[in-house]
Amino acid sequence: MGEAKALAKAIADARRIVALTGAGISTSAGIPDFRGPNGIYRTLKVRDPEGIFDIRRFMADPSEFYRFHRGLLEIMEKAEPTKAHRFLAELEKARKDKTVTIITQNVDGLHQRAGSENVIEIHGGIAKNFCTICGRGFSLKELKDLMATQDVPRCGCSGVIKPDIVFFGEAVKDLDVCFEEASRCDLMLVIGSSLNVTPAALIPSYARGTLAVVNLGEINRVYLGRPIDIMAEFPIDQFFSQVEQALADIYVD
Ligand code: CNA
Repeated sequence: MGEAKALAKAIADARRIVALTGAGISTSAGIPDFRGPNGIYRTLKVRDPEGIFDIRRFMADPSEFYRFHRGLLEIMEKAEPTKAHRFLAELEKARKDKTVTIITQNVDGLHQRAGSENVIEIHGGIAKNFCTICGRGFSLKELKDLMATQDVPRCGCSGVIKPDIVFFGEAVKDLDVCFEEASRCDLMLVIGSSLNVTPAALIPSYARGTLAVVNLGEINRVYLGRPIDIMAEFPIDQFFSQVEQALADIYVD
């Protein structure tokens, strides 16, 4: 794979690396994407799936969301980090001459479980939860304990608890930091994202250095506004095994 060698060289040459990851990096861990043929919306048989993550609907009646969230948590908690998650974590640890920043659109927490520390969850994550009235925080375990006895988990103050996931109608997190990181990096790596969801899909357009995209399936180039330097249309884990090998060859030399 020429692309694996090209990416390994770009990684070796880079000082600041930013990886923008999406649902595709977690599919081999058993977490389906949302809208694909085996997507969560279909397998969990939800009616009007788009509305599940609508903030106004959640605030009006959170019971439908929580029926969905039970299934989602079960799937996400069983999942283990993939080869690609581990590759990025290793890169951050082993290469002290570089900074590796992960901007993830995923809410599954697999980057952190793989050992990555420098992670921005632009769409939030399942690990943290908070009361929509008093703001008290709840861990995932505390939320699950409440879900065991309540259809809709509530805080002691009676407020509904909401996972710290960005819903449609809410602002994404740390967008200014993401744009800043992208504009300062010399390698931007997009992994497993169709680049359809804005504003996350705009982040690579800020990258001035090398842009590499690792994704099987169509991507939306409309928001990129610049050419892709390395396009790797391969299964993600298989591709990163090749990149790892190519990097090992570079560092041996
Ligand atoms: P997306 O639009 O579903 O794009 C995923 C892309 O990855 C698609 O082009 C797939 O073809 C591709 N892909 C899937 N598996 C592989 C693989 N093994 N190898 C190579 N390519 C693959 O997802 P995005 O992340 O771009 O954006 C959509 C939403 C869905 C984001 O906000 C995510 O937060 C959200 N989401 C998150 C999770 C999660 O946390 N794991 C799961 C499902 C959806």
